[in-house]
Amino acid sequence: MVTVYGRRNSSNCAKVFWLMDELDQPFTLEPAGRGADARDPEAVRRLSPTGTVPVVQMGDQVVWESNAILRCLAASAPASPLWPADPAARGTIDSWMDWASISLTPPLGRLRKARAAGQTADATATLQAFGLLDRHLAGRSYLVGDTLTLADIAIAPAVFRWRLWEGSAQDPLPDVPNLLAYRDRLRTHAGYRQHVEDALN
Ligand SMILES: N[C@@H](CCC(=O)N[C@@H](CS)C(=O)NCC(=O)O)C(=O)O
Repeated sequence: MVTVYGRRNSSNCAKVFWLMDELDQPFTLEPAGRGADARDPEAVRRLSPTGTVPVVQMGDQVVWESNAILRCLAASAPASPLWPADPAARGTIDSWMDWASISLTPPLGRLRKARAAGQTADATATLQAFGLLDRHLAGRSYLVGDTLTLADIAIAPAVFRWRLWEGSAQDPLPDVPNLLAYRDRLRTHAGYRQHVEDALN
């Protein structure tokens, strides 16, 4: 049995919860992280050097970093188009997962924090990343290939948070029709609606 340490309102945990649903994999949730009613508040710090959630325990093995967790869980499950066996297809999916972790999520996170604190913040890096994403999505239904993959699950919380701009007076709303169509496509997946849209709202 897999144990997931995390909280429902965490964007990085949401990816794991959605994937577990897609894989139809049961798991035990140990509430952990900021504001969670943890049975053992030190457990995550003992298990992971970062002390962040999510953390997954599978037998004696512990995996941390949400994207590494996604890959490990998908590889442990029966073959699935979410994480195809072909190394090149996996490489392309990985490219988007790494890009999202390095170039999209950090500037977006800094921007959200600044906005929450009532500070103005430079949105350039975030808008550039969303612009890149919008251009890539032209004529595409999903990030890689024609069906949902780990790349879409990994990027979904950031795409959901695009609404940061909707109704915001701070920045002019950029024209990102492909990104908005993609977000609507993600909405057709029950896991996105439950674990991303509802849980992170
Ligand atoms: N790069 C890490 C980031 C993990 C992270 O920052 N997690 C946040 C929640 S989204 C966290 O642990 N925040 C502190 C807390 O909840 O105690 C990952 O992808 O797993």
